[in-house]
Amino acid sequence: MKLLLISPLASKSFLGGDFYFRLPYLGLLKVASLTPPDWDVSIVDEKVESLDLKLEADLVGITAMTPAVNRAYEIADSFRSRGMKVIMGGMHVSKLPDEALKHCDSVVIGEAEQLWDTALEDFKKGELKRIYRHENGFPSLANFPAPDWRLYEGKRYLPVHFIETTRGCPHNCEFCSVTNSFGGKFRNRPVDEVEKEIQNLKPFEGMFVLKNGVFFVDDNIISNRVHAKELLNRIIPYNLKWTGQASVNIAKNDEILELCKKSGCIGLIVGFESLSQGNLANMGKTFNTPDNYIDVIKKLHDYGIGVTGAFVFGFDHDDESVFDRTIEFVIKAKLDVCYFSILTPYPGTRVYSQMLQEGRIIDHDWSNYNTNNVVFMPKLMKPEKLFDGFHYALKESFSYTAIFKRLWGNGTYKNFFYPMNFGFRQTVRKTIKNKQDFYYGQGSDS
Ligand code: B12
Repeated sequence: MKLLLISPLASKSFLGGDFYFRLPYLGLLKVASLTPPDWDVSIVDEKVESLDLKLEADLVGITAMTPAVNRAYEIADSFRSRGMKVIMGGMHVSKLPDEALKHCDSVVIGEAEQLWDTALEDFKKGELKRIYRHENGFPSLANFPAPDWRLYEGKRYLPVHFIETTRGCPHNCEFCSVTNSFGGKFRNRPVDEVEKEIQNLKPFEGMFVLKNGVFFVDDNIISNRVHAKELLNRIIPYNLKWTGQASVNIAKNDEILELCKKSGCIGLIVGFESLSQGNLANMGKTFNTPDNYIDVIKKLHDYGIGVTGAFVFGFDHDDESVFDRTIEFVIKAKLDVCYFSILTPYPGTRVYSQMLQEGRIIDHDWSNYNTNNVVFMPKLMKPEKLFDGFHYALKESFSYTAIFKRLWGNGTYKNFFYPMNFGFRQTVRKTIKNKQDFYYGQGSDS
């Protein structure tokens, strides 16, 4: 039996098919790893290769984040028109299964673990159900089969392995999809299993390439301090160069920072989100205090850890001054990379319910839900000001002068952060060049 798994391209996305974001998609590797061996599995990721809609398969599985879901539906319609069964999964369709079922035969809601084998058995019996969901809470993360990275050989992704050690998050920030998708508790994978997965990774080849590059996809690598310490201690011998995500709270824990350094951490993405305490209070992220941000960044830099600071524009306390303040901040703080998004109300999030209730959604075209478009009516500025301000902030923060000011003398791993900034700069310039005049109210419902 032949299973074709597809990751569609979100063509309008800032982080779409651009070279610098040719990152492997872990979700489909996990689905592939849960597939019994009598299936012949292949994966097509439109980010790095084109999809032949005439391919033959017994079953097609499609994933999609919100900005890629229209394309996912197009693909699903096409395969179904040739009589093939299509199952969809992933964050977006898990929130809106009825929308997805207009385009596919079946939806797996939430995590594939403990559902996928049943769906495949039902398919073989010709008894595919419309919906598969977890009836008894979230699945345990123990005894996962390891992803088989050979499925991605030859796809010319950037050289980095993605590894997951936890799922879930208790913070439930208003704009984030993680709590409503993976639950409000951190679930940790057994450290033995993560270590084994790392042991079995094949180093990347080639000149100027990090051989042992790993990105931990966890939303917060230090979510459970005991688990984090055990994990970091265990991975020290593997000479990784790893990056991951953490909350500002990591700066309070020197022991963990020391372990991060020893285990090869070169950078962390930190969600600062906003410089406004009012915004942070609204979103429920009160452990972030803008007055301490510079100290947090300095502390990480002292351990040689680069900081990618993530900021979101368009919250209810943001007026047009937010852009200059943020540009000034990222330069002063010597952030290694800054990552800006326009607030985007993803289905399932608190901000989505709020915007719907307040009648503030102005664009219903999912392909614009990519964090570089304005799909809602901001409170303190016109949507076009938010749109232009976002592009202005990107342009100013990735000028050559700003890059050098940010990176000069901050103590982090330059062989990684200079190329990353120059790459990001190219993507930014391309995004700005291709940006259309802002329009709104023209998006259609899917
Ligand atoms: C790594 C990552 C990225 C990377 C790599 C993306 C990639 N190619 O993998 C980069 C940086 C490129 C990226 C980009 C973006 N990302 Co991102 N990303 C993540 C992150 C941190 C981890 C993803 C991951 O590997 N998860 C672990 C895997 C195992 O989970 P999974 O993919 O959900 O898969 C499981 C299930 O969903 C299900 N499943 C998934 N697909 C399918 C398909 C089938 C057939 C079946 C049966 C089951 C199934 O089974 C899997 C195993 O249980 C998540 C947060 C998170 N915790 O998930 C955000 C997240 C997925 N990203 C998000 C967003 C918004 C984006 C962007 C749109 C915007 C942005 N500014 O970041 C862009 C868009 C990219 C694009 N394609 O256009 C949102 C998605 C919200 C939504 N409604 O779609 C998330 C949840 C972040 C958040 N905090 O809200 N991202």
